[in-house]
Amino acid sequence: MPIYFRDKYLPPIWQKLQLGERLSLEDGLILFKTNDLISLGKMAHYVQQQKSGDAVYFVLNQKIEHTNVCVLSCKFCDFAKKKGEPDAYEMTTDEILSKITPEIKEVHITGGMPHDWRWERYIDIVRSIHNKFPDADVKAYTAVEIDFFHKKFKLPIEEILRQLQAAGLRTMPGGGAEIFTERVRKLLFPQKIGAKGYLEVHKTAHKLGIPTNCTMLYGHIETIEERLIHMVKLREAQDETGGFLSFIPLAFQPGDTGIKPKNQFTSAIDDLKTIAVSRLMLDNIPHIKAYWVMLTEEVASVALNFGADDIDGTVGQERIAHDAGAISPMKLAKDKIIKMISEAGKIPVERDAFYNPLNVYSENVIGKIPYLNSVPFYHNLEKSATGGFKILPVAPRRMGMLSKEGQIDAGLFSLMDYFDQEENLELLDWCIATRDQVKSVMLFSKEGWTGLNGKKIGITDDTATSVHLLKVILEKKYNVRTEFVRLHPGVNDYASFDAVLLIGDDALKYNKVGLNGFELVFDLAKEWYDWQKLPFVFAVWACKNSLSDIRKEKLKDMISAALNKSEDEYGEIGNMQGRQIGLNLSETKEYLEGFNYRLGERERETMSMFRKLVNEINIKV
Ligand code: V47
Repeated sequence: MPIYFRDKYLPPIWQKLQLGERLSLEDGLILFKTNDLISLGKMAHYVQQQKSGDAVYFVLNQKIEHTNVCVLSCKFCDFAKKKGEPDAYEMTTDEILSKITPEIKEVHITGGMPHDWRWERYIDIVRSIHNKFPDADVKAYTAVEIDFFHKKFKLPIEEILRQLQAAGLRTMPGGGAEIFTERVRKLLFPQKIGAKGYLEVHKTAHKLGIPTNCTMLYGHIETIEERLIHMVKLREAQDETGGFLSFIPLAFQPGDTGIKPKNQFTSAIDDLKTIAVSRLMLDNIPHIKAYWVMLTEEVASVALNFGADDIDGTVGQERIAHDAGAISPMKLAKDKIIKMISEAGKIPVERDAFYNPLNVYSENVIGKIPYLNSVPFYHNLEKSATGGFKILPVAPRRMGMLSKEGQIDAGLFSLMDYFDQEENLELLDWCIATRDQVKSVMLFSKEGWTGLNGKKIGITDDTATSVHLLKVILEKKYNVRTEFVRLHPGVNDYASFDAVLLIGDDALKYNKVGLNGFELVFDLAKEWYDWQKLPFVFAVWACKNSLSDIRKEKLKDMISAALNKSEDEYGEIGNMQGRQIGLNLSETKEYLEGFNYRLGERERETMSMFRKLVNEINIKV
């Protein structure tokens, strides 16, 4: 969709965004100050589409606020009570368990900080939920609560987190960040940790493989510049660890806090601007959440075209915002969320806490492998109106799972998933094949091939085909037997493995800068080529057999036209994603030129050879 700028200061920023350049704090100020709200929204929407296509995520979640008794007295909080006050409450573990139902996929726990709870009580909450509802991911305790435990129970932050992780904690919520400047902290929440403490807790969690969210409380006494300083600090932390899953701007609810008149909520314009600017500034955080509880459903649904790609979830009972006067309902039913997302023109995707898609509620969905090497297909598919098809970026292995349940109509399938589901799929004429090397399916190793015998290899959670290719190479080419361990989604501690298999943009990034502790780097496509003298086929285009002939023809025309158009502009189209991995324009171009995107004779030969070899090995991961 073209952008007709009415603010002359925006086009240079648009230029930067299209080149994949990072925005500065000064750019952020221009964006906040602009009256050209529609152009701002379109820019944010463009960037969001590169990251998550037409997907909008939600989770069937239950919020648990185990107590409102709190030793702190933050000025902006109407939720906290002192022990003994009439509205003060403390829930037992059984009361907490009674709030959770079996369909819930994420339990979000955060509450006040009473002075007399024992450490075991917090652990017990997590453990009991995890044991009774193993399918629900526990997202528990904000950085402020973790810091409180650390001081009260005199345990290091890392130890606190390890114990919670062992009890079943999977991710952490982003609450408690408020605004990172000392000026605001001193005025509104002087007893609470500031930026340093908040970021230390989150970075420690990331190091332990616990991904987290991050937030910003806006619309009280902070300045626009302070909002941007906050975002830049989060962006820098994310550069270091990569452990933030989503950013949630929390619109201040004035209630009886006295900070603002009771009914003076943030304006819809401010909310939409804040969502859009967050998407544009936080180029390294995958998701921006429009938290409907604080924004209202109406603003949240518009925000889905202003850069947000997540709407949180059903939530259940919520008190922090409602005690401060929020006017949204306490709970949204799943059907209502699906309707809200569909009406915004998007694909409602039910997710788990790690953003793995569990269910897709839309017809005509094209799955997109979200790696740089698939950009030549999707860039121009995304730009053209896609004939009623919508695009869902999803890691190869997850796409196979969704397709197996009939939830994907077409897409670039990992080769193993195509083999697996061949009878339901029609093979199309395109693929992702290498010429000799690939640069993005890499084994980072502490040992040479034969030295890996009997060793433990960490395998990225995303792969379906590369893991088989690795096994074939190890067993058939080198006669080496190893143990494969699936890495979990999100951040991982690679150091505990003898070798690690990474694919896609992560592999490409570490191939360039190296992966600490792993001296040797093997390109699996090169290993295959040197051995078989054949290219390797990582993925093939296919569609459901059951798709109507008209839809199939439309799809083929679209793919063919998109690829033809992309071929003249490899550097330009890959630039935005390439930059984020640390590649310059010519490196991106060279990388993309290394692929063959058409399924020819030699590619088909490789497919048969690989199928034969895979059938001869026994693989379990
Ligand atoms: O930490 C407190 C904020 C947060 C008010 O991680 C207020 O997925 C507005 O962090 N007006 C808790 N906000 C909520 C939170 C959250 C919500 C949804 C999803 C996630 C996630 C996290 O609410 C607190 C504080 O920053 N808060 N009082 C108020 N009057």
